[in-house]
Amino acid sequence: MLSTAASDLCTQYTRDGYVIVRGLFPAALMTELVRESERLLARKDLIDLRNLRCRWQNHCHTGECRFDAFDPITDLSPPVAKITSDERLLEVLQQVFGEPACLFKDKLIYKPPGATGYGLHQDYIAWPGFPRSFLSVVIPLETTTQSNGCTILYPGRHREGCLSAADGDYHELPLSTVDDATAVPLELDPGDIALFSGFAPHRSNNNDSTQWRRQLYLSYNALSDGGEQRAAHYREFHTWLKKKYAEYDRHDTYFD
Ligand SMILES: O=C(O)CCC(=O)C(=O)O
Repeated sequence: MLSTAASDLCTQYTRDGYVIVRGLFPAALMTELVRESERLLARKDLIDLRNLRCRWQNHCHTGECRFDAFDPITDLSPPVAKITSDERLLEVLQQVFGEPACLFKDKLIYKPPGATGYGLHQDYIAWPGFPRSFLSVVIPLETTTQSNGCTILYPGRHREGCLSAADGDYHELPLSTVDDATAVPLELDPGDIALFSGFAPHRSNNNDSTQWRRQLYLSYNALSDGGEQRAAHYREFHTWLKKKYAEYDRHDTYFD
């Protein structure tokens, strides 16, 4: 059930670059996703520095490089694949886009205790054809707070488009780009979701708690903005990642 009127969702999203919808998913579904995240973490056959599916983040104090995320995730997990086309979620996306949504990218970030936060950035990457309608849906598997490293957004700044060089590379933005007094931490409970634009600058703190901070990040584009392009995106992403690894003399990467 949407607690915010549909037209308000679109207005808020257009104005602020994000919306929060509370209590969208029932507790039983969230419990199933937590169990699923634990099952996937036991897939030691997949968690490998050479596997392009895995993302890594250093421990904020020891510097140890640790597993952080699966990207993609839906091809490993029927329950996660199912939630990407959950009717309640598609309805929110329809209200925000004013048209149907297509899944573009899907990841599960574990953010274990001690994980370093993410620097300020935008998710939009200036690759030819990258959809400007790109948005991400955050689905927390536990309560997210500033102390466990929730995502932090800066409302309204998405309207300025790309805030870094539009050269197809990932760029961290200087913190001076944003006014921290305007920061909105996405403090969510399981069952809540937040959607934010690919142009919304965001960052997160270290996970200073003793618990995981697991979140699904499901990204979509509007149907009229390139249609279904998930498979093409991952082909392009893997080519780009392989090139990046090669710059660090890593030529043994694969995708599994
Ligand atoms: O999970 C986080 O702390 C932030 C992740 C993020 O910003 C991203 O994946 O783009």
